[in-house]
Amino acid sequence: MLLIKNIGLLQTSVGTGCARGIAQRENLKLRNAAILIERGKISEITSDGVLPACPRGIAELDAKGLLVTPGLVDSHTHLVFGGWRQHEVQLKLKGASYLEILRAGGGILDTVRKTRAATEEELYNKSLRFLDEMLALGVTSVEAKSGYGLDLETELKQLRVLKALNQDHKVDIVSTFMGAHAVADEYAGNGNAYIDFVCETVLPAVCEQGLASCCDVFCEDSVFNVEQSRKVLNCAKEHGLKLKIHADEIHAIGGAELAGEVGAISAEHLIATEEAGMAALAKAGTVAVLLPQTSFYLAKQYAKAKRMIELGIPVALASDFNPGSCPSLNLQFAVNLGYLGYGLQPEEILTAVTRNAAYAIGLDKSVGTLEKGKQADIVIWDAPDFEMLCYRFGSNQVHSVIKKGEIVV
Ligand code: IZC
Ligand code: ZN
Repeated sequence: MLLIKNIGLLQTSVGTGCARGIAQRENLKLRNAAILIERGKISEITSDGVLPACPRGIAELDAKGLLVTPGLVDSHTHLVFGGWRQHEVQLKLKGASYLEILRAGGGILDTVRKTRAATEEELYNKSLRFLDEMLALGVTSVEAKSGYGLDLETELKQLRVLKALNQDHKVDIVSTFMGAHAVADEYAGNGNAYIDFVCETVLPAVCEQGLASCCDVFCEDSVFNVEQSRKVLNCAKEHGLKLKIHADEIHAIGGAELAGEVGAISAEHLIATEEAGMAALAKAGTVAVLLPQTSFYLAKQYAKAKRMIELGIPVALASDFNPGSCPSLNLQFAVNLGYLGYGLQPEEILTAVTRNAAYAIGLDKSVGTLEKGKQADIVIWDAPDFEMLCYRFGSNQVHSVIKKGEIVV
């Protein structure tokens, strides 16, 4: 048992499932609150200086009058990869675009070569340190994608690393199979044959071994077209996976519409999405997982987050941590950009990095809000309110982190 007392402000979205429209900015705000935790779950929340009834002598944590929120959920990362791509920045500064670098055999394909060359142990150790860093930054659950193998062996290797990390590390990990991240070198110029290989060989093996609960595809100009992406997603649906799609990151080629058509749980990026794509997402109830750090790092425009909320699309914000377009795993910076780049309200942003993010990765029944019965994943912030988190940037504003009722930071 643990009693967290002297919480200056407890702020959380309330409910399971996602919040959309004006509900995205409805946050419960309790002053002078306390949380009682039993067996890793929240058993009671009180406010106005009232303390929960609990046995004397149980462990207590003094929140010192600070802000308390649910642990953050990072719903889009490419956590496991070999090497880095620091040399690409010079290319970009000289004018090369993300897709030009990829078409020249660099970008994702560069990381694929390095990930194939890395041992399982090297990938495990590297990713373990990332998870430590994330936890210290207030992130208690993470989604992570494969997609740097593009062959059977390495896709499985990445996913096995994620499975081991999920068992060994405090942070909970949801694994996504993303074999359709780029066309493997072996299939250069023959995207359709590569998609057949993904559908007929890799995806069935991943599912047989129970290594992923979601499937994602990079639907983008000169990567996979709508037809190829549809094929992968329909195949994944038959295998019972939740569907995700990298849509409209650079060009709006119909990825958002496809997300609606196949009933994807989330569509991610959506930087270039226009009204028709947004209408499809709103109709299907697909979560828009927006990645503002990528807009920042690619020096692109910001997704139309306010318009999406206005249309009733549930919005989540995630880091997109990867070695190319976003070499940062700091979800706190996504919060800053959600405020300044998207112009969202602090309450909308909190929902976006907790409840809606949890829903986008299928964890909403257990995490993403502070409520009786939910897992005790909690952050105490070195801040009086969430507006402060949106406003200050560059420093880690975490005071402490509680994961499944245990003080871990
Ligand atoms: O490694 O470039 N957009 N995939 C799609 C990425 C970015 C990750 C990468
Ligand atoms: Zn991504």
